[in-house]
Amino acid sequence: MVEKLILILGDQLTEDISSLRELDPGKDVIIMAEVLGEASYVAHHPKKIILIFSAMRSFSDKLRSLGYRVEYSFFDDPQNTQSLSGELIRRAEQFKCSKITVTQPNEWRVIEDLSNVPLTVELMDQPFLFHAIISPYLNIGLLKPLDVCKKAEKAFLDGRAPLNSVEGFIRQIIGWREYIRGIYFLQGPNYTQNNYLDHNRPLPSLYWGKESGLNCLDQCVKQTEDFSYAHHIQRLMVTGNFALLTGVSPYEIHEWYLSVYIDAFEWVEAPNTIGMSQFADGGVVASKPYVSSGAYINKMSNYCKSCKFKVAEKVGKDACPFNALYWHFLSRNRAKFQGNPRMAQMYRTWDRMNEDHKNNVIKSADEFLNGLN
Ligand code: DLZ
Repeated sequence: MVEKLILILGDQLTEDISSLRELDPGKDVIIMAEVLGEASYVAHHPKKIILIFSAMRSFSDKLRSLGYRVEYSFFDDPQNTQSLSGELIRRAEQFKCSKITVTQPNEWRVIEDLSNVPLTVELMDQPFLFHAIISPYLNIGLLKPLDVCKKAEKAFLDGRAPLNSVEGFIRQIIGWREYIRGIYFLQGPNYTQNNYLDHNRPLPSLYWGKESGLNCLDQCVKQTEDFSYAHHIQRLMVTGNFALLTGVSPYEIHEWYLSVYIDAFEWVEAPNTIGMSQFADGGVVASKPYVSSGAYINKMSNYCKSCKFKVAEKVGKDACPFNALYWHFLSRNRAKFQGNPRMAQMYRTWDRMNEDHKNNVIKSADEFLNGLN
């Protein structure tokens, strides 16, 4: 007789997850499932799927070695129903057991799916301190945030890492990451629909690899395609900045980030994209839009040196498009931002430019935008 089924999801691969605390090895069965539904709700990068499936398989082996009974649905099993709810129902029938325990999923979509299953699904608490940005391993549960913070602290105490690095690292994990996680659950399932700036441009094809001629964008996209990874500046100041300046639909750029990055799970990706990067939530996450001209990209990278566009030029065909786009963005959104004290300096700079130059800037940006899609 099986008493209950314990579902472990692909981003819950931690032995001290709350659902396992309730487990009775003699009576309960752990279920895990590789399903098309989860592998295809966005076009995940293949590396992300490989990471999750191989980590799930290793974790199931580990649980078995600890003496637990695990029923694992492989992706190519003909009996696999290819959805989490389908697998719950199938396993419930197989074991004649309608009691399911699962630690609350990290995504509204999955929470909703599971609560619609005609079984008794109990959702247990999530851990208090959640995963961090720095690694996909943290985001699927293979590393624990408190452990890595303690290791970093120890490295400082042993004299192996400087205080400023360790402080930044720990703040990233227990500060920013927890804040982002709180935003996701506080804002609710419709957060990704926000569009404060009314941006509706379809995602330009350069995001899927069509060459744009802008060296920073082309290199960031190529690296993303090759490795499913990009660092903070590449995500925020190159691809995110460009989407915001050119008025790309926040939902479309959100789906892109969610699919291409190996560490992207909606709880962490959506507040970073919709809020931090695209200001689509109107300032819930960020206090000002994260926009910059070419100068900042030049300061933070070496992309501009070998770009065919000239970062020092402001207008015209050879000028770095980020320059005119930056002022175009500020000018077209003036009503929404001019009262923001963090933006006042920018508007004063714009207002001091002579009319001819301003007209040329807007014309340059308009020409670029018209040729974009
Ligand atoms: C992202 C992902 C993928 C690609 N595949 C699976 C899967 O086959 N089985 C599974 O249990 N979870 C998978 N995940 C993670 C889920 O989509 C989802 O992000 C989390 O379960 C939400 O907490």
